[in-house]
Amino acid sequence: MRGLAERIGERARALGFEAVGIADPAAIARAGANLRAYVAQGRHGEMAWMESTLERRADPRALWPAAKSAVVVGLNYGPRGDPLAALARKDRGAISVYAQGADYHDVVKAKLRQLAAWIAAAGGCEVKLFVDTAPLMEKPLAEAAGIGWQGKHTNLVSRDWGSWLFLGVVLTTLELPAAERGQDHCGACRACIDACPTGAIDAPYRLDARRCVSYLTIERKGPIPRDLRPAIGNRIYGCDDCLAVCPWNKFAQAARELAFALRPEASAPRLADLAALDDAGFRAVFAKSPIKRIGRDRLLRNVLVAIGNAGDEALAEAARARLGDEAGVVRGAAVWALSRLWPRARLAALRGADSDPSVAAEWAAALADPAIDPAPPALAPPPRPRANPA
Ligand code: B12
Ligand code: SF4
Ligand code: SF4
Repeated sequence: MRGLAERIGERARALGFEAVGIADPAAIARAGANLRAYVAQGRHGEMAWMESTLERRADPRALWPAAKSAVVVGLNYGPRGDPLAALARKDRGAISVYAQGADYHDVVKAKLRQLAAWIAAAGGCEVKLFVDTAPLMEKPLAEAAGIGWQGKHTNLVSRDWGSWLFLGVVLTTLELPAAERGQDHCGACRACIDACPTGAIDAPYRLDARRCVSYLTIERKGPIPRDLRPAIGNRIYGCDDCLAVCPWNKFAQAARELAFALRPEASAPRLADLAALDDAGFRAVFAKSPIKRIGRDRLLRNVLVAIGNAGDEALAEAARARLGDEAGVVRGAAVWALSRLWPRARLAALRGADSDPSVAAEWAAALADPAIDPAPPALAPPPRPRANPA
């Protein structure tokens, strides 16, 4: 079968995948145990699917007992410029590199379908394909397939492509020779851990998704926890900080795939323009972007958090205009944004009754209602009268 494994590699590269490797589906037992610990500790937050698919995800053979090999591919989406440049432009929204082009699910899946069909025909076997949406553990499989290693930020790092590979997997009933597992080259480095704005990487190789800006801005549906909002800065969709600082990016190259070219709507858009979007406007602007997945209300929530963090009173009007928004999650974020830009008395003058308890709580906290946001501890006691210096 060695000949066929090599031809699969050639075929994958011809389809545009920069990295390809083969793993034994039985090779990720430790990852399964880790996944159980991660879910048991509630680190997945509101991603309930991680609980319901736990046993199927823990071992690819539970998902498909006939699977004998996993063909794992990586597609480079390396950025052209500095991926963190937009963080300094406070009146703009920073969108993570993975969402700056076309939706990678569509791009990877289209290529993977062709690869899977080719393998099925060439090997006379059955195949199933997976890109993110289906419940395989893609990073541990990519490590087992020799594509790279899971770095301390938990993502797969490649010596050839750095941090910027999307992953996809084809399971097959063919028995193919597995590659050598990728070796860990993190060494003493901890740049990603130190760069994380919210402390989500709470130990090397451990992530608490509930603190990760990517989770908070994309997956979380309700209000973002108040204590994490300031650290989010102007990141309005995902986060690249831990990926961008990795020293292995010195080998990274800009994406070849044309579909990943920077789209105008994802190029540091103005926060004030985004805050004014209604539903139809949102759908028109983000029709071809992965951002459409979170919907208008969640994006505006993120935009208003960024406005609150901008420290620029010129943006306050954009937030004020959203105080009467139809979506509670947007009204609540608007209250928070204004509480950061205006003096309390000015905001208090706009307070109205809100039947949504989460918005009422935002008002109370913003105006420091002691029932919601306990007053800061009393001032330090007055200094004791000094003993007579004489
Ligand atoms: C859920 C998910 C998320 C969640 C949780 C991420 C996470 N690290 O768990 C959130 C929304 C936060 C997220 C964010 C991002 N994601 Co994501 N995500 C996924 C998804 C769907 C499943 C990942 C998963 O199973 N996590 C569960 C944990 C337990 O597994 P793990 O991450 O492999 O962690 C291993 C170890 O580090 C260790 N471990 C980690 N934490 C803990 C905690 C404890 C207590 C223990 C014991 C062990 C342990 O155990 C695991 C197995 O050995 C995959 C696609 C897929 N189907 O695999 C994409 C995927 C991982 N995401 C991807 C991307 C690009 C991102 C972002 C960069 C997007 C962005 N720019 O905003 C960020 C990166 C954040 C980060 N540092 O991880 C790519 C990564 C590509 C690559 N080169 O690695 C994937 C593979 C999608 C794809 N098809 O390309 N993602
Ligand atoms: S994506 Fe951002 S918030 Fe999440 S772990 Fe990486 S640096 Fe931290
Ligand atoms: S930044 Fe350093 S510790 Fe983090 S993944 Fe890269 S090499 Fe490993």
